[in-house]
Amino acid sequence: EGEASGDEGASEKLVIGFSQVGAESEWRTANTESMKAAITDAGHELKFSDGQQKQENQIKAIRTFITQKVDAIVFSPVVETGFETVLQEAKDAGIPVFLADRSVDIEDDSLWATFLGSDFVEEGRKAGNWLVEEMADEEGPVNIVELQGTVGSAPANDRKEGFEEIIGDHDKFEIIKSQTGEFTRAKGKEVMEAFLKSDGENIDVLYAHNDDMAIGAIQAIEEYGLKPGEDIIVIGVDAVKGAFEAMAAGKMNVTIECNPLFGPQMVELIEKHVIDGEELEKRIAVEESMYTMDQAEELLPTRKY
Ligand code: GYE
Repeated sequence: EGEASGDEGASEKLVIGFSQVGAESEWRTANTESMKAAITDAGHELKFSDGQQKQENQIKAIRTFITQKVDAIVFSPVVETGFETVLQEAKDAGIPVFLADRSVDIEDDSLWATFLGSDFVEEGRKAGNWLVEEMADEEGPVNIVELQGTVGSAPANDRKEGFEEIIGDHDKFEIIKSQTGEFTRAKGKEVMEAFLKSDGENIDVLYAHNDDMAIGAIQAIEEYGLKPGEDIIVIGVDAVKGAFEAMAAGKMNVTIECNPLFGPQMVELIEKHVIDGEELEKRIAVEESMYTMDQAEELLPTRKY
């Protein structure tokens, strides 16, 4: 009996393949670290693949994981469409897929065991509601420029949708420019420079789909000779440390939290499903909040990502 339970212990070591989006932002780095630590701390083996924000890299990685007969695949899809075939291949091979952070736009939800991630539409609504309140006494027009995330990604699509849903109820708001900054600082800066060149003093608000793009844009605003946080209201998403630093310096106004530290929660779900054979809910949400400039200095030392 003692031996049998020893065997049981040994069989609980899983091989887990993780197809990550890339390394485009502070959020992503924190998420990768959280997942890697949680998997290896639990005694499982990790096979990691960085997709470099390219769909074809991710499809290749998943096919490799299938060939290697891993016990589970964790998958953060860079875009929402085009993964149906490869997910079907994983299902046919009997390997459960755990969608992490981003979901897919596929009808057949038997292609994944669960999706653990944030509600990006709700994050967009929070950004919109904050702005409506902040501008309550303004007559308008309020001119907004938008830095979108990676084209076709769930957080770009959903953060746009949620924000537009809220500001759409008020005539004074207008999105005068909207373009992708690919969720990176460098691209966020570059696109903001172009916005400033064409619309300069007319821009009242920047809504960036993540903090990294907002931080890049803040640099562009300063170089243009305007004060970010004052002349142009700056809204970001993620609540990474860099955003708290920018807020503490008075250069950024608000960030909507998107928590990347769900590694331990994900490992628990994988073990429940793969080892204990439990069915999981198809959608599990990560809890999050929102933080403003006046809270930044106090909260900065407590931030874990
Ligand atoms: O907001 C952004 C990252 O999918 C929630 O991807 C994630 C987003 C995050 O590049 O910074």
